[in-house]
Amino acid sequence: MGQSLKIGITCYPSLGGSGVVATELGKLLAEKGHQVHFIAHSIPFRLGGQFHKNIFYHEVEVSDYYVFRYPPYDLSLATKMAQVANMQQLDILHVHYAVPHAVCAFLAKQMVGSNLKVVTTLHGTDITVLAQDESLKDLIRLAINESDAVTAVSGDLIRETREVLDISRDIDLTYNFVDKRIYYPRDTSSLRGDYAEPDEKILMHISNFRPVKRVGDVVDIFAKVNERMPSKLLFVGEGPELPKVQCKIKELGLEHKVHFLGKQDEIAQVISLADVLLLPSEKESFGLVALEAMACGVPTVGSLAGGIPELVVHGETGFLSPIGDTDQMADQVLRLLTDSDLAARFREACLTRACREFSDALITRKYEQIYYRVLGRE
Ligand code: GMT
Repeated sequence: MGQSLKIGITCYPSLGGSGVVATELGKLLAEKGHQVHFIAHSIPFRLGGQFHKNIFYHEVEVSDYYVFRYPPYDLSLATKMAQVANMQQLDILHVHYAVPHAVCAFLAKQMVGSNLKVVTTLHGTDITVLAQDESLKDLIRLAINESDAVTAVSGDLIRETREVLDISRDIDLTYNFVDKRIYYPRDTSSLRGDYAEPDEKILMHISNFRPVKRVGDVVDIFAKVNERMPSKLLFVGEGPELPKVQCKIKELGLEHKVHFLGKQDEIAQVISLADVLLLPSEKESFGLVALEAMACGVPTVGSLAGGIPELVVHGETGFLSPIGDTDQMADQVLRLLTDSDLAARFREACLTRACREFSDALITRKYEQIYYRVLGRE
């Protein structure tokens, strides 16, 4: 063990937690001396346009040959994976998200040969949404069964994968992680006044505003809290439900109480402004944003969906309620906002838990162990 590897990583480079986790993992592996080759249609945004030793980027170019009504990105990706694997003598192809990445990796392996090992990481909607689609189910099952190792970001996602796809193969549990050099409580004293009055608390929601995030519940919780405690709501991110949310806020006459910050890069800085993070999702295989908040000392009040209870310990690092129970969630937020001893205890518990259970070092080591295992180099 300890030998440096050549690892290809494919992810969605521009959106979502899966791309963030894949890119941060790649950066950490490169720091540990592995050679990391990102294969994607654009540079993963978390690489931040900086030079990173041991990191290479291979762009997938899609053929626009005139007979194609739809340019076949999947085939171009599979071909690129095979080319990079051959040219760079990759040991591992680590793909994040089953569709199409695990399927493309399967094709690439057919071209390259069995020396190339494929590790697939499932992140959530690839199983909880796409694998429910009968037209995709068999394809996803094939890609998962043919991977040399499969990992999932929560125990709940492992259970659901087995159930939805009716498979029994081993799936490694590898929780998501945060880089402690980036995610720690930031000093927000000079910023806070831009968003809230001194007597106001700050509630925050960060997401891609898709229907599964139940952003309407965020507004309901905030409206109930704000009736009893002066507060502000900060929304970070953008997505399809945003216009509806804006209408709802207007209807409730809460415009002057809500700030929309749009997409933000410096999440640790932004999150540190919050007293509570709200995550009332319908589906959430892990909830990376709750971990980012935890590492910054901010507790989460959210739903009991998916993998959230594996991350947020109810009554210690946050509070969890049945999906849609906004009355209970509002009461829980108020408990935290009105009891400063409780808030301080939760903050400490958040920092300890993030560091102990979800550290970058721990999870990176886990992925390395999986790589060495599939290569037979344990
Ligand atoms: O939450 C999203 O809609 C984005 C999605 C993605 O593919 O990036 O997030 C999924 O993967 C994240 C990283 O593993 C998890 O933290 C999210 O919980 C998961 N989203 C869902 O399960 C809805």
